[in-house]
Amino acid sequence: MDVKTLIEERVQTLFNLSLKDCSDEQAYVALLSVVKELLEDKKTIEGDRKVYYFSAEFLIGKLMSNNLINLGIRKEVKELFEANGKSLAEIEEIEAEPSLGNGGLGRLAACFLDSIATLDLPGDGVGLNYHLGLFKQVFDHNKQCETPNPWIDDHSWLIPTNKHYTVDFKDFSLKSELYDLDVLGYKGNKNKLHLFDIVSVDEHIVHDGIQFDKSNILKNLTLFLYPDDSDEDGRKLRIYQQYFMVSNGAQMILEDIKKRGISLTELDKHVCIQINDTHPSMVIPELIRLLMQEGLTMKQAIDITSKTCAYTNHTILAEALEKWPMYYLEEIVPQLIPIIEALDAVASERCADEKVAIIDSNKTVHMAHMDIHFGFSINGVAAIHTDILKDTELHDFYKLYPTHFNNKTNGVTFRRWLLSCNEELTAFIDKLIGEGYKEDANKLEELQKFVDDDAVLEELLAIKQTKKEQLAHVIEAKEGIKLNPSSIFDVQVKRLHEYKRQQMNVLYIIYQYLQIKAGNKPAHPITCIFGAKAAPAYILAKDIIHTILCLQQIIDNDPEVSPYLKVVMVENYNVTYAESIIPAADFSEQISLASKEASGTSNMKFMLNGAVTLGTDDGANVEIHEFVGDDNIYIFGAKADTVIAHYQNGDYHPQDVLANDPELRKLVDFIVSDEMKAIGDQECLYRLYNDMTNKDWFMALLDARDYIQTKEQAIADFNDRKAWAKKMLINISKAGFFSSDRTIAQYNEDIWKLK
Ligand code: AZC
Repeated sequence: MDVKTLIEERVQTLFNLSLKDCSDEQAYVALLSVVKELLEDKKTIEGDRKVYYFSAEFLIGKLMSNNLINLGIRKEVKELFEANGKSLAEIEEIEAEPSLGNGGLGRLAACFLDSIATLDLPGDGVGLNYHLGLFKQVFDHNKQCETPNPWIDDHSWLIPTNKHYTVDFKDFSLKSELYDLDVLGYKGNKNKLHLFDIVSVDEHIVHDGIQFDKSNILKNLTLFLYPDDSDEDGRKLRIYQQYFMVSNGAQMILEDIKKRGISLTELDKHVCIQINDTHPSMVIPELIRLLMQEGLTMKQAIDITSKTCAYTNHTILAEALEKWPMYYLEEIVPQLIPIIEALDAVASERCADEKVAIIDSNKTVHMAHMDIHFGFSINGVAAIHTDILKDTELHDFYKLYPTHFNNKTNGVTFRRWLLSCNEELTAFIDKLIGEGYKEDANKLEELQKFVDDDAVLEELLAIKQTKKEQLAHVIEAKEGIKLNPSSIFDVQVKRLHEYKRQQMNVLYIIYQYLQIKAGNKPAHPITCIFGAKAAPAYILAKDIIHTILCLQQIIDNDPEVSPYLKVVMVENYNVTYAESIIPAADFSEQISLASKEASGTSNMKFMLNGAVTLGTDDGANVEIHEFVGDDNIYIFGAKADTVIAHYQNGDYHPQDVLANDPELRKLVDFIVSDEMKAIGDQECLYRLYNDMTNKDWFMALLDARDYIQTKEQAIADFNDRKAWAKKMLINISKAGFFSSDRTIAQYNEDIWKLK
């Protein structure tokens, strides 16, 4: 039966209505039920060897649109709904976005699952089923407040399985429940994302935003991703979560191997475990423990585990490389202690230097060190990042294991970040170069032949304009804020973190505001769009949000300024929001302090959608720069080696910069000006001001001047519409390398070696 009839019949059976007469909600429920069935019939990808991607986060976004694309039925379904007076886009809106991730790391995991299935490789995700997600961000009095983000309802994609495992902690055991999600590749075959849960989870213990008893593990274990770890109970809860995830995953893998009649001594030939950042690192001692329980000697178990596990590093920020006090582990998972001690002993035989120890002299366990000593591969996520790991951050490890280090520059799935979110651009590219690029993204290069084709350039600008108008509608509907779609859409969307330097963007906004007040209008009106969540306990990040929201209000209320400058920070930025923001962007803000952003992945999505990067020589910006050339990107600021030298010498002081640049001082001073204090919280504003003027750990003031000048240049250049369209086209044509299909092919070639 064709899919149109299936859907019509399903509406009839479920609601006794015709598609024309049913509500959008009913249409969604019927569509979901049909699509789930179609997925059920799809072939599971099989092979002798399989990868398991262990990750605390999977920021998968809504699934309907992508499943329709990968099933190859999106067009038909769209037509069917249109013929019945309905819009597929509006029906897709109804789906709740799973809140299973935080930022780039989680979204990368989601892109990877899509590409693994698309390349027909056997590979599943392993994670947790957080009922209330990270948190939902709401703004109140220009401040971020956190509320629960429930996303599981009667109409979710989760498939209950009958699988349960027991996970032992020191004082109690927990029975797990496994839910699966189907991950369908573009070729029509599927893998799974396994999300473990507890039977006894209780959402009712949450009160006053996202407060709950952090010691009530039986009820809280799968409530939230990244629970506040500013106190000891919070940190311990994270260990409970991490161990629960990896123990379940490891038990599931061993069960499968035994079922297949494979000897556990051959595990490494059939399984590869990719450890995504340090959150799943306890899988190493846990796997060793389970193998020993099955009768292997410790030496055998260590050897096999080391040949099975590979580790990906996503950051050089010390605070993000997890380390746990030994006594936490003793209180929670004492069964791992003898194993971790044995691993530490082996490691110190290989190298006695405390810098590479697993357990240091303060009795702290360094998770990344365990991954590096007892994994067979360690990779960074962009060329410059891997170089910094080798040369600086992990240099001592690199000397020990030079052949284990490798780079895998990140990528993004074009199915979601072009085909699904930008149908207009996709259709246009199809028309220009055919559909071959959907299988082989490098074919986007063929667009180069149109760089001097006026009609093509004009159409490209027209599509961008359409996407900007669409975004303006979305923002008006969601935030009640009207945007001017002929202004430049300048976008910075990412986690709120000082190293990403949203605060430097703030200085630009203040600069522009004061310029306009002084009678100097910008070369083109500009709308600065932000989307960002701050970790609940990250005070300074919240101060930055507060400052942005106050500026937004001041500018909105100033008729002298608002025709030329507008600021909008959208509430609860998530994947769904990104899907309308990214296609509409003119400028892509990638302004981290050089050396600090491991890769970045929104930079790739923006480029693919024809935005031009305004960025530092950091992360994947460096590779984007190499691909598009100097004329099609705006690079500014201190280089990574200069920054690293500043840290090593301790010779950066924001007061030195301010002493030489009174103009810049005025911008910083504005944060605590009367205008700001009239509407803002003085404590927050002064905290940010004092930090920026006395500490400025991520050197926003160092690069601010260059940043402002570069952005002014970009605004001026924007007015030459044809030259700008050329930049857009070149960016799109060079985006092929950043397909996660390429990244995954490289992981497979060098690390996983699946057939
Ligand atoms: C991010 C890095 O900050 C980003 O540079 C990189 O592109 C991404 O991982 C994927 O590799 N890290 C995180 O998102 N980390 C956490 C804990 O959220």
